[in-house]
Amino acid sequence: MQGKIALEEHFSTEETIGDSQRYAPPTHWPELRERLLDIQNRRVREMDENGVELMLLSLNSPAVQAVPDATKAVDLARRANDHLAEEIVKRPDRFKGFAALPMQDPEAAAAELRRAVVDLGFVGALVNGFSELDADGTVSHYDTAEYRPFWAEVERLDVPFSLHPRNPLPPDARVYGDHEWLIGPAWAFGHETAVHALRLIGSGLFDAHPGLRIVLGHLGENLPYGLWRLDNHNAWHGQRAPGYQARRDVTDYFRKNFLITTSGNFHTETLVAAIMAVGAERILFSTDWPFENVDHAAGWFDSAKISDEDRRRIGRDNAVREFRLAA
Ligand code: GRE
Ligand code: ZN
Repeated sequence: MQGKIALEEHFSTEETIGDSQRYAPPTHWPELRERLLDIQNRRVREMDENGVELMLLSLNSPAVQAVPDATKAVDLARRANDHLAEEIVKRPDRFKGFAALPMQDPEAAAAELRRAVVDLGFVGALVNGFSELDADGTVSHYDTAEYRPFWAEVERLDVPFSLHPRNPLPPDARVYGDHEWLIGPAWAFGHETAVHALRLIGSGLFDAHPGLRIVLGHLGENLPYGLWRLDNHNAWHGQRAPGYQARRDVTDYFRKNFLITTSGNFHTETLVAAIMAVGAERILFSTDWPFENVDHAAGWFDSAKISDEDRRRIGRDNAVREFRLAA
């Protein structure tokens, strides 16, 4: 399919490149490093060769979220967003931007999002999970009361907010024991992100701000497969489980306030399950370049056994609608 739009597509600056080194063996790090730092060369060739017209770019992980000093986080986000804006103006027909945000300071995060959308023309935000607040391991998740004004601003600006994975901090990774292979994209990324998304839902955030749209990658971080069980147990004994503060079922919010992408999960049976769970109009094509290959994503998607109507929606039309792109 030509004209695909992809929206979990990462780049790095020299300042944040080190955060991705652990995800490649030394033999492959030079390649991953070059892929992340490049925007105008190989990336565009990969897009041309695989029918990707537009990439919505975002900073690597965890980057800003791993900077405990809020002032430094604010500065880093601004520099990264300015760098991205300068790259986008070179090829506005091929790239758009997601803002990196200093969520350590909710007010500053709202201001940076406003700047990114209004002044830089970005089309959304991408945040890498929880934010570190202190070198002692204090972190913040965005379901708590101090983030409500931030979410009000996201709703006002009417742009999607992508909740992207990061790894748990060491105290929270003890559950993995010696099984380091589970830390990272194989499992821990999805677990972290799914729990955070459920916290947003359970907090009642989407009752207060029904216009919010949260993007999850990797075909929904396993959540489409778990919706029935979540709601079944949340209605056990005829009552909501303790701590659930939202008015409606998890499934209702997941279908209305969430969008999911195909990033890094190129498997047709899983895609079909996701279509059954949330509908093809809530699913968007993405690759997860440069951690995945564009040709793997596109080769799979272009020939996946789904209808051509759904391919068109997932490959392009849903992104045009949700990000208000010129068709
Ligand atoms: C990502 O950000 O999507 C990512 C990483 C590291 C490894 C795999 C991956 O940051 O998908
Ligand atoms: Zn990613």
